[in-house]
Amino acid sequence: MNRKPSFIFDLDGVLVFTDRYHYQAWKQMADSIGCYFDEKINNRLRGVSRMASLDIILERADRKYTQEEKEKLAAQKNEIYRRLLSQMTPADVTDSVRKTLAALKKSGHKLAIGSSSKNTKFILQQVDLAAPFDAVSGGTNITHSKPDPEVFLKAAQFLGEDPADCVVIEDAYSGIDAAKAGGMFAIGIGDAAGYDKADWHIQDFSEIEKIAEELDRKAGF
Ligand code: B16
Ligand code: MG
Repeated sequence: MNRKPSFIFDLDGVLVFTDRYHYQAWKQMADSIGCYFDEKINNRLRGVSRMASLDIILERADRKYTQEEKEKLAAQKNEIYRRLLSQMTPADVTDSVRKTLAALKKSGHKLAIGSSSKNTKFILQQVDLAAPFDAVSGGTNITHSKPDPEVFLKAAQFLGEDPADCVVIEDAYSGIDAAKAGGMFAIGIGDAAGYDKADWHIQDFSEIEKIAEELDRKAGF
């Protein structure tokens, strides 16, 4: 690491917890076509793009769906999901997240978002969390979803930083794989706290501050 590390945060499952909304929206869509769907399948959708998620869900469908039909189903899910997202407020972000982001900024680190979600800006606006971020890389600026590194490489590019000076914080295995494929450091939290490919494994968001201090010390800052 040649510079002060920059931190790139995944959104769903790291900064906000929208999994339950994804689940409810996919469940309604799946029920409408009589397709089996449960929490276990929902867990496989973490970090995966909307269309790739739909393909996973339709593995349990009793027939094949055309591209046009799939687009309609994805749009139906997204409409339900956005209705649920519109109930979110700033209270949906924990104090620990807000305090940690503020501390990282104060100590001179650049911060970015790296999310597969096309609803990234809408979510940030709902929970009033856009301010600390120097760059936002979301589902609308990528063509390949995690585990492809594109979303994080774009975030590094938007920050004007070398990927080798970036640390990604992720809750999805596919996100840790994406960070490592992009030549970045990776912190696993939540589900990914149990993933051995991550460089650090944390239980609580506030632990990121200590990792930042350790990296600053090692790099001589
Ligand atoms: P959307 P992340 C991901 O966000 C979610 O984990 C994943 O479940 C979802 O399918 C994907 O975004 C696409 O979301 O339908 O809003 O475009 O974890 O990369 O922040
Ligand atoms: Mg996530």
